[in-house]
Amino acid sequence: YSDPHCAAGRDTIVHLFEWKWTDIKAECERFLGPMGYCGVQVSPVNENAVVTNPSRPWYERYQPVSYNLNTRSGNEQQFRDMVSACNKAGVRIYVDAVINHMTGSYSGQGTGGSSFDGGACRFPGVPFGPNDCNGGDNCHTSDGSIHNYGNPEEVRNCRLVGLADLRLGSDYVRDKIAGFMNNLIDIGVAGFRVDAAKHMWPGDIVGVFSRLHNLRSDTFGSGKKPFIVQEVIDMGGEPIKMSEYFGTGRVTNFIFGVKLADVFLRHSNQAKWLSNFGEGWGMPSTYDVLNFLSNHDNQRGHGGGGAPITFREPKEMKIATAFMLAHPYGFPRVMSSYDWPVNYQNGNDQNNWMGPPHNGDMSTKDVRINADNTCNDGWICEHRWRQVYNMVAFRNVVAGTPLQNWQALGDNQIAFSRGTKGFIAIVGDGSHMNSDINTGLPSGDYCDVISGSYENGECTGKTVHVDGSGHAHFNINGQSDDPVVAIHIGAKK
Ligand code: LM2
Ligand code: CA
Repeated sequence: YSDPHCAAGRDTIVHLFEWKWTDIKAECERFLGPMGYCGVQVSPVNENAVVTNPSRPWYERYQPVSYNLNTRSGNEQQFRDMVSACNKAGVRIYVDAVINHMTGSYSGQGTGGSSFDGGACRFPGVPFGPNDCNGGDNCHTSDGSIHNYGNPEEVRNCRLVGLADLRLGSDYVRDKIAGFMNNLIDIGVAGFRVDAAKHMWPGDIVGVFSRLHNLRSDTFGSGKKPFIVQEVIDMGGEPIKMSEYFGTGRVTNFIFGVKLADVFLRHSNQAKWLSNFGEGWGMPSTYDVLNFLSNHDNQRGHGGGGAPITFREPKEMKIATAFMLAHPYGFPRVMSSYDWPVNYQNGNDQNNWMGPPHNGDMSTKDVRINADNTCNDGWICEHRWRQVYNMVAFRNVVAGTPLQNWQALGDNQIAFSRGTKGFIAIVGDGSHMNSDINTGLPSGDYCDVISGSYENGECTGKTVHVDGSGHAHFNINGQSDDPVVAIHIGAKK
């Protein structure tokens, strides 16, 4: 389950949070395919509760009503078109699968017109009924919800923020969930992000996955299992551990982004200590993790996954992204966000519920692309920032090479190579790097892919000359917007 099934030479995925299927299809063809992205994590695809108070929050998509493919991102036909177009462009689709629970404890209508009563566990669109949710027999809290994360039984059998908790021990429930996932597999997705995995027993996840089909052999070859990333927020302080889930795929490594925020944002740690980042910092093995700087929850203070670096700190976000993508540890995901008007009161953002850019009828807005490659209408499109997509290409070029030539020139001045194929130098504080450094690369003139790109045999940004001994001079002002230089053999004059 840990192989993302990227097309050859690709190694980074992007979360196009709340994008519509028609826009993702276009993005695969016009940008993600050509720029070398491996795939897209898409927002939940199945029918969810229409939440009107507050008005159409992003989080309504984490309240399933049925397994019909009908959401604000689009309908089933649009989803199918997107999957086949993206696969054709060499870009994989991974679905955010919400299978631990259904809606909150109220009744209403879903985005596909199905009715529901979450309090009574009635979801006729599936159908699920009262026997299909956990209850008094195995959840023992007074109100049926989770309060104590120190008690694994409670975390897995009770209601997460009041959401109707599916009885995953039951064959009927497992069949329904597997049927939903198999429909997506047969359409051509490459895998899943499994929402709220911490709230499901590892044995129940095995029970569901044992029912899954192999991926489509016409796209992926025969005998391939879906890629799985299980969302387990494990910052170290709770009895439920990431390691319980390694048997059924990768886990979300929240520690990764929070530790890099300590270094590059809060400066409570120093970049020189990153020399053994990854397993050396007590994180799981490189094959067990999905790494990211922020996700849709912790970028807005939801989910308890720590305080990360986001697009609101663009300089630090570009530095940390360059480090993540240059570093060999794990499998990386880039976040692609939309803006909303933050409004902090007593340290809490009153607007952290706000959904994606929308039209007057609350339908999600199209993503329109400007001439300079950026996006309109509040779509941030971090994955389209040059410093980000050029490092996606860097990672593809250096794939398979080890981290070598680690050098710390100061507490927060670091540099390393990836074998003899790529090299990066980073100033993580306000200091000034002015040094000759061994890059480990063959001699020649390389384009810095942070300040510019390699286009028609020329560098649009800085050129770095590597001499016969592999050394080059680096003059990087930590106070500048982009205090990083990155070069690789795919962008050599
Ligand atoms: C996740 N991972 O485990 C998602 O990444 C996260 O975004 C989801 O929570 C969560 N699990 C459940 O799928 C979000 C959001 C919550 C929101 C839920 C359900 O962070 O705030 O809860 O989705 O939409 C909301 C209200 C909450 C209410 C609940 C049920 O904020 O106050 O609880 O709906 O009505 C009474
Ligand atoms: Ca559960």
